[in-house]
Amino acid sequence: MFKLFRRLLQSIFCVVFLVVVGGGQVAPLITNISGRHSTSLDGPWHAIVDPYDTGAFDYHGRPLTDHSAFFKNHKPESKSELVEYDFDSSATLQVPGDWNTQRESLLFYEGSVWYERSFDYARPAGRRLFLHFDAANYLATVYLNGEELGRHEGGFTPFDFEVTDRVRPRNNFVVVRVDNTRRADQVPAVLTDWWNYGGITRPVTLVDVPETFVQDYFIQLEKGSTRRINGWLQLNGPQLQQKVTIRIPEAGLSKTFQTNSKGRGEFSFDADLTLWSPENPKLYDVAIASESEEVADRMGFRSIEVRRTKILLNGKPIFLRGINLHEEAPLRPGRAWSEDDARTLLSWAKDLGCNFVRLAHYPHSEAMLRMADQMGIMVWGEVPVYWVIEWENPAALRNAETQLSEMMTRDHNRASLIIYSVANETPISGARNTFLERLIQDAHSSDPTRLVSAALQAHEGVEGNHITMRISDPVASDLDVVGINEYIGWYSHLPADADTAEWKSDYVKPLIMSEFGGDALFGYHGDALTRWTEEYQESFYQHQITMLKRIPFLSGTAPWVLKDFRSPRRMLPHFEDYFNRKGLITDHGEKKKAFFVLREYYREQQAREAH
Ligand code: GCB
Repeated sequence: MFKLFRRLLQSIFCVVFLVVVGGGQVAPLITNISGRHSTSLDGPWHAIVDPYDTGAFDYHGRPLTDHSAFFKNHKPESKSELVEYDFDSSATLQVPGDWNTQRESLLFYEGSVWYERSFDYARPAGRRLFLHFDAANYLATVYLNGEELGRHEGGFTPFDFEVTDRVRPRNNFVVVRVDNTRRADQVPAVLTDWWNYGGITRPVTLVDVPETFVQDYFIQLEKGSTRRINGWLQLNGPQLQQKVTIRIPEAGLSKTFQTNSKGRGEFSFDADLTLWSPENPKLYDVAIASESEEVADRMGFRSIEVRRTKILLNGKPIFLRGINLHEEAPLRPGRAWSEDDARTLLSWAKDLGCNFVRLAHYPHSEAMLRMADQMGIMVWGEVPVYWVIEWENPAALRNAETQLSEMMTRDHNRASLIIYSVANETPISGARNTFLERLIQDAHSSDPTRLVSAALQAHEGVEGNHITMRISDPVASDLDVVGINEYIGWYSHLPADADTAEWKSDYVKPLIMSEFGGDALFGYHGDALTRWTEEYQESFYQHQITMLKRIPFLSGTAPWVLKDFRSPRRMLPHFEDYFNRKGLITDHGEKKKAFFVLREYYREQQAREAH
């Protein structure tokens, strides 16, 4: 009896706690925001930098719920009332944008910043409204008109909240607390070799949809086919059983089907399409029309498969001439996010001779994927399961799975995206293997049309007078393509030692050398054995290429990295100054000598493929 009473009290406490503290949920993710009716909330937002989380907790660490909580955006009601914060007179930060490069004092800042902006919105009757964030790094807690909508964890994927019944015609205010504190139980955890840019780093929009709307859809060529489309669609709202039509006017296609009582419809039909490829990145206008809504998209169609050690695009073997990219703006400091940023970065990759980019080490913006679609560049998309994660923590696994699913939901109609990567350089252990296997399984089951990979490491040894590299990571047995990062000649040995390195794999699978590289300070010259010179980096690439040409199961390369990028781990004065200098191009756009070595190799590869 007493036990029962205690349990009852506990449940009451839980409910009260949830009501008081909030704990709202993000809504199911809406795909293709640019194809909807939407209003941008980008621009200057008021911002309060709050290193001690004063806006969230009182002096004894208890969550604030009264007027002193910053999300209340409270104004003193009398001349005597004490209110120790004020958004209106606080300086602004641009959204989208990281805070680190908007104010000198915030360059190294890690902690909370409160953002606020107001807006008016006349919602037409019968429409639903969602507040959509393309990304905020890392933990975002979102409030509207003084009430919590919910929170989202993960710095690089989109999320939204339904605000239909909460928005009023005038004087709404959104408050977002963004906290980029690094913590061991997060994904990524505490160690990364990139800048922890904080803030609302990508666009924010109000998305206006009908009561029943097309939440998501997946329209792809069936695995192994270049002539048959397969897919599904998901409605959200009260009228789940509807007639839905997929139209591709240029190809003379119009297919109608019915959704079931859960709002899901599946379809499959023949389609005679010009296939998407780097040589001809053909995109079609696709209309997805339910009885209540029409969503417009631009999509390419291609197949991607693996046969033994080869990667096949549209049924033909292809070598991935790639480069790694961080999401840093090309010619100004800070995070990249815009279409122009994407165009410049991908043009540099094209200039290098690439047909492929590895978007390291987290999902880049949707603008990047759409630009890759347009420019004909294949993409490796990755989740930030980087170095060390709490492998045994179920919450960390759930977090990684959610980030993977959010990336896939956003990008699963992009032709350019051919590979999902679930991890980078993670140390082998039973718990880590189980964690990664789960992610690999998730990726395969929710999208059987794409390839799944991970950037692993080979076992390095020495036999006689040469280096041996053996690919034996047990996780590779579940992957379609094996990615290997190696730094022979930079972190171990000297560049020339790569010439005779012997590669062996325990798996009959394609290999992508997903990283190799060395640092060079642009304009610093010397002989090829002097660290930090352009000549060292140039010679490093020459020897790597000698080695790569001898690996029979190699199907692609993505050296590290296109552009010098900021990293707090790189402190050496003069040469690094908080930059990783493995770029082939500087942060100002200058090309280093090694750029031309790689370009030559890629030109040869391309010529070989053309014959
Ligand atoms: C790696 C990591 C990458 C680093 C790079 C380096 O293996 O995957 O994130 O930035 O090496 O420069 O050491």
